[in-house]
Amino acid sequence: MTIDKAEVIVTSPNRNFVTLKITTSDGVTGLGDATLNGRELAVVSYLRDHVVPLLIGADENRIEDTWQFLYRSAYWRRGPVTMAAIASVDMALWDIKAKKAGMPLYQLLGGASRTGLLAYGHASGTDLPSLFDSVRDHLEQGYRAIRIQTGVPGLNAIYGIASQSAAAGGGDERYDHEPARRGAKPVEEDWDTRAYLRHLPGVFEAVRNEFGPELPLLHDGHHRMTPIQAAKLGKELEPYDLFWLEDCTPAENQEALRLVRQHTTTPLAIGEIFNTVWDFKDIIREQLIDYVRGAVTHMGGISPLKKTLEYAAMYQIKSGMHGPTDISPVGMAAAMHLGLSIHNFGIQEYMKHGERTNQVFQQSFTWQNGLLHPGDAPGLGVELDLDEAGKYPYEQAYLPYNRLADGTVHDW
Ligand code: EZ4
Ligand code: CO
Repeated sequence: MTIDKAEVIVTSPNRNFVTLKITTSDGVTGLGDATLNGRELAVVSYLRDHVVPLLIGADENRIEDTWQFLYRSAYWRRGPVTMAAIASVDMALWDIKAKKAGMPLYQLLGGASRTGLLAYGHASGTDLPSLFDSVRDHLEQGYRAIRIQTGVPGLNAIYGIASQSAAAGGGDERYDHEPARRGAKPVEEDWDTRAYLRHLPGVFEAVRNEFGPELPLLHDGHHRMTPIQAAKLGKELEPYDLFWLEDCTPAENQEALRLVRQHTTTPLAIGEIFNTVWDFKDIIREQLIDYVRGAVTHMGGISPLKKTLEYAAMYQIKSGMHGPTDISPVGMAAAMHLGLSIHNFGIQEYMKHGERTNQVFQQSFTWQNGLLHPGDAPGLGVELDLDEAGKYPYEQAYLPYNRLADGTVHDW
């Protein structure tokens, strides 16, 4: 059989998503997530103009060969746009193969290595009482691990959290738990790393005192520190036993992690903006990280992320796949099948999609007792309702960015 049709679907139920839908000559369909937050239409063009024409008539069974062909024949390798596009093809072909086998994808990937996936949610607050409320709310929702983000005295914004009400997209309507906001220009936020560093250890002390020693706590530094600042923070957070400190320094300079590592035993996670195994090669081999944050959607698909995680397993480094709401339900399903099957699963980020998103994407996953499971429907277990998707046209949206008090643009 061959690939008959490949359609790129853009929809914005609670936020923008780009989905590739492949149909084979015997009528089987597969879905892939190609969503690149804030740069969605670049991937749409890459797929429509340069990938779809190459897929028509190809053998849908040849997943690895198709991946290698798309990666190598372009000459221009890597990069977020290219790799999100290739990822969607890889996911859709795995979806088709598993549907044809009549199995949930995790069975084809080796079967379940555990009963479910420990997932963490995002608690945040401008001050301690509101942060505690947010933690309690997440515990009530069943989360057994929680990321802690906090306001900093003197700063207006809390970075990297659910968009703040009206700025999110108008009125009370949910624009998903996500820092990106609808509008023609990115929102500007303020930042002061020294104020943040003074404030954060006390927040973790308070959270530990309130919620006890057992609850796994995580924190995302969102690339905002210099290496020496990150080393200092990691050291100061040691008494509060973090599950991980994420993106403590900007992702481009991987050697920075060597310096951080020399000073602290706080576990480190990085890689949500990485796109290939090459981005992880040295920091895995040198054991500079503890968790691989790569997402199926941004690492070029299930095939390359599985290889990266198998390499990481040699060093007892585990998965911590990126799972914000800008990973679509298709990308989340791919992450769950992969996470369930590999041995070195660590934790899965899980932010929950909005109601309209869940109507557009019909999903088979379950969330019980703090654990995710992809379900047992054949394939990825996600179907796209085209009529529902058609109700929500693309709306321009950008991640916010930040400036220091003197007007300098800082790392986001
Ligand atoms: O800001 O996914 O750990 N999670 C994160 C995310 C990112 C967004 C960027 O698209 O850092 O919330
Ligand atoms: Co992050």
